[in-house]
Amino acid sequence: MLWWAGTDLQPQSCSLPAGVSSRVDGVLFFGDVPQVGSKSITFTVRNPTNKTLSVSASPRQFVVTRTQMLTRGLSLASGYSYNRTYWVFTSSNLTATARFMEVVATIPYSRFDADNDYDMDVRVRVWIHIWRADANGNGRPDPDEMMLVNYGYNWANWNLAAMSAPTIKLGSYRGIVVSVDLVRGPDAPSYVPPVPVTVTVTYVDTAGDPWVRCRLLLQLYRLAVAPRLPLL
Ligand SMILES: [Ca+2]
Ligand SMILES: [Ca+2]
Ligand SMILES: [Ca+2]
Repeated sequence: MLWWAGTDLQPQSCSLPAGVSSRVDGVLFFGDVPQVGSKSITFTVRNPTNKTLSVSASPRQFVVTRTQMLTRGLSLASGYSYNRTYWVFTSSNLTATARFMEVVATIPYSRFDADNDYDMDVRVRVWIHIWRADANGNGRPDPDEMMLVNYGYNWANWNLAAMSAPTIKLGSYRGIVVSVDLVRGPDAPSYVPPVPVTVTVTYVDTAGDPWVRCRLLLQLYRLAVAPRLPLL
């Protein structure tokens, strides 16, 4: 989860059972810190419990851990409005990433508008789903077995969809499904010969940033803490 500077950071759960780590992480986004320069922000941490809260901060940076290119050809049969292909990422082939994965699907512009008349021939669409389980046992992710995570909504020759915390969200579900559609536009011929579709999957994680030093100045607003409200 990414919060902007100035935000309130609230521990999500104050009633974790003993033995479970009670550490709650939040992320504040600074943008670029200029070389030899500094940036400072103000944010509020609220403690809804009657226990002491310790706060620490450390500099992190986003790091691309892997870029994966997938290609496939998609044609459109006469009378069909779109043609779909998909890739399944399971716990055994998904690159572990704590932060997010980004999926970009592209087709050549020369196929998006082949005759260059600004009237779209075909476009590309991308979806990310979680495949809960193969309920009907056919080895394929069927619509009623999936939950929508995100999709790209450009009417263009490329589209982007991102998914945060893919490893955690996959959990024990069957897979993460990236679906790509070749969609018929108003200027498409009745049969569209195979269009090369390129899908670039970028995995992004965070890592320590050795070039940035972080200093936290705490200002306590209230020493007396009100008793905790009963949980609803
Ligand atoms: Ca055209
Ligand atoms: Ca199925
Ligand atoms: Ca035309």
